[in-house]
Amino acid sequence: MVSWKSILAMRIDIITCLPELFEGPMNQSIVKRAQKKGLVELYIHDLRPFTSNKQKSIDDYAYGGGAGMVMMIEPIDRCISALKKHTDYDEIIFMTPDGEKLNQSTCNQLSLNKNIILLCGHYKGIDQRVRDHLITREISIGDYVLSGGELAAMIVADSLIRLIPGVLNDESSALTDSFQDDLLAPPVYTRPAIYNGWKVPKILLSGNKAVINDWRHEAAVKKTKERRPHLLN
Ligand code: 6GU
Repeated sequence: MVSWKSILAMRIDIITCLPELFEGPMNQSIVKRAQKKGLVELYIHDLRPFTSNKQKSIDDYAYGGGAGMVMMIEPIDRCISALKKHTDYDEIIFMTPDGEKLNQSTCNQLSLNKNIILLCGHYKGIDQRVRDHLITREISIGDYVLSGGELAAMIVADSLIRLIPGVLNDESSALTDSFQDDLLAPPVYTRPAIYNGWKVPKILLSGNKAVINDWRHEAAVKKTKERRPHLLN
């Protein structure tokens, strides 16, 4: 019998030369719970054991000169080939600031995949032949430069994992996220109703679901108009 978990579960393989960076963030809270529940299989692969040279180096000088080392194709190819032996990947994604910019719609689309690889770049760059021949997609998390692709890969992994059905306690809660309906999320409040003289909007205390939903929708539209007007077009 095929279990619903094996249908819903997603496998994410991350290739990095800094595996230790993932230990904290990927072992807490929602991501940890998703792994425990068997809804996501997350594997972090250290690139270094895939080198074949004596120095165990994964980078080398750039052809044509210039500052900065370039990540070599061989260890990356060997690592990806080893993974491909036992898994069919839907996407092999290179994390790079010049990739397509991540947004919620890309996250939703990627979350439908069964198996993906996230390759973290480092140093000044990566041999272009990796990008030309081994990679299926390139993703950036925004127009600024990070020291490496690791933080970006964690952001992608986190954003996908919370979309897997069953990961969040309340099934509707990923659907009410900011951006899911092209609106930012409305403000939320919890007890006490008055703190320091600062009051929770009265409508939220009314118990009238329809009126509360209208208020939330209006607040979401207002916030989106102010902060992300382009989402409303
Ligand atoms: Cl994916 N990598 C790096 N190194 N910097 C970035 C990025 C990725 N996205 C935005 N800046």
